Amino acid sequence: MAAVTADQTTQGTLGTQDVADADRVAAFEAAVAADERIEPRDWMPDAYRATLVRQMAQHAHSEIIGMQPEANWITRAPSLRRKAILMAKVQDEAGHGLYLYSAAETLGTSREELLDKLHAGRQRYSSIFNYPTLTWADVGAIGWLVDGAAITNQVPLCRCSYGPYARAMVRICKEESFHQRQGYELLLALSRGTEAQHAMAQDAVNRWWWPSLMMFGPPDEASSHSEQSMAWKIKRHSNDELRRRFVDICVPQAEALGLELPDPDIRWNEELGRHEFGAIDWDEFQAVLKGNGPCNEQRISQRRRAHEEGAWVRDAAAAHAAKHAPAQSSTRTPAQHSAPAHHVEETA
Ligand code: BYC
Repeated sequence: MAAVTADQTTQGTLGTQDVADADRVAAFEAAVAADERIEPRDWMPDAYRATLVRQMAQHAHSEIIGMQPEANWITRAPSLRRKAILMAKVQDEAGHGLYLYSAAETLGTSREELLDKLHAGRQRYSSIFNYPTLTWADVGAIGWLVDGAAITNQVPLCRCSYGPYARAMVRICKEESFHQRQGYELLLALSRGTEAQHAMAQDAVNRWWWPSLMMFGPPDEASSHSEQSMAWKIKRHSNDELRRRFVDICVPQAEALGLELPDPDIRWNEELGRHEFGAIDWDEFQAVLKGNGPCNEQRISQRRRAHEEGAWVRDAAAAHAAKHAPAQSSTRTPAQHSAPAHHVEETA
């Protein structure tokens, strides 16, 4: 952000509007420095707003696209108990999408606009969801590793400087903890089961480990947004810092599971007080981001289809809301005006 200096204001080189802007910038920066929350009606720099919309939209899209790989196994869950757990989890992901789209609406973007951008390939969703779920053990590996990585990344977001995002993350993180535990428990059952079940669990971990590490984003030196996002306290830690934290958490858990992490270079470094690990294939990450992962096309075409097939539900909900809406007062925000039309989200 281009700061307006005190010198400029005292030397009279700025007009009244510029002085008002300088005051607003100063108030914003002071609030961020004091760890106060920025709320929707507060003034904020355009770039701060744009960064939040970008990250929150990407996050929301990841939640609803993330329903697809796991929903793939609902009909084939091996027991009623496993099916009930998986259905609840997939439904939770839809709910997370709703919290996040609603939080993004407080920044002046509608859910339709964000979904249109997703469907047109103009906004991203997490790289992780472009990998296939080949066996039942993948449901366990996603819970343990993907939700585990998500928690590691998202707990610090509960302290994000933007109030609505931070508050949405509190509830999401509670639900993600349940997701992570069900995945761990599922993998433990397989690992302690027959030889074939153990092998299936190991194979799933082998396939999901490296993509899970990529979820944290590019290495710090290649992360274009981290420095500014950390200065604004949207992000509290760098991508590499969180990735290292995740590896430290997973190593003893893998041991307890009786499964191996597919990285011969993992070792404890006494001096650094953390684990070292092998090189990540960043070419693969870039290929997935460019749309060339194993499932990119399938994921986005399924999402577009679900959106089209859900049009009648949105229309019906909007008609119902209009019929029962009280006379609208002029003090409501544009986001509140459009809210009833979006209360129903289609499935993935
Ligand atoms: N995948 O400057 P950087 C879940 C992009 S859902 C795709 O480091 P930033 C779950 C990045 O957007 C989990 N793209 O970016 C759901 C940027 O591109 P643009 C989702 C990625 O934003 C269902 C460029 O690379 N979690 O848990 O500072 C079932 C440079 O990156 C990825 C969130 O969204 C990636 N992995 O940091 C189960 C958490 N990484 O926009 C589980 C919120 C980076 O310049 N988001 N890119 O074209 C964040 O914390 C941050 O956005 C990130 C990236 C750490 C992901």
